[in-house]
Amino acid sequence: MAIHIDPLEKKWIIMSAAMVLLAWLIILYFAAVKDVHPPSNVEVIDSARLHLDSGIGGGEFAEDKLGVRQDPDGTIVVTIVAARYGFYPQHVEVPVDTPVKFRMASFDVLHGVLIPFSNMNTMIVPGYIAEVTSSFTQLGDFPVICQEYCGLAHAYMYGMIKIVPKDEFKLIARAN
Ligand SMILES: [Cu+2]
Repeated sequence: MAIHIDPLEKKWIIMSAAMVLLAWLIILYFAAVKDVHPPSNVEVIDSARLHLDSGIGGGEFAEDKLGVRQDPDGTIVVTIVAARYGFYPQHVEVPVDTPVKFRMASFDVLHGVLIPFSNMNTMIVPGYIAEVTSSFTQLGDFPVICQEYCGLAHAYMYGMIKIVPKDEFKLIARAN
């Protein structure tokens, strides 16, 4: 005895199953091809002491340490503080087709960061360091957007990232 399913009911069953499958395929595509993953770095920091040279983080987020640096192993690291209402430093410059490690911390409330055409899309939770490694394939200027509502001037919170050819990339000398 066959189970009777109304044709209209059947149509909706297929449509809802197709929507679930489509959403699943989109997630799989971005994870496998675009390298977009939920942030997994768990590292705590004292938001109230970001500006100081000591404490958890060892002054990594002190004002004079922010920006682009190169670690002894050659890794390019960008350190950014998100605070109402901006990213500090507001402009950074990194080379194209090179893995760049971003380390970000919030000074106050929950922020987010998104860079179009890249896998950069994460929350910056106060008390934690957000770490994402990105490699940019397109040259030019791209906005760094706060995608987590953080207050009245949230819409004005943005920075800029400039992707330059490898041979044009220069590190600004810094003492650290
Ligand atoms: Cu914000």
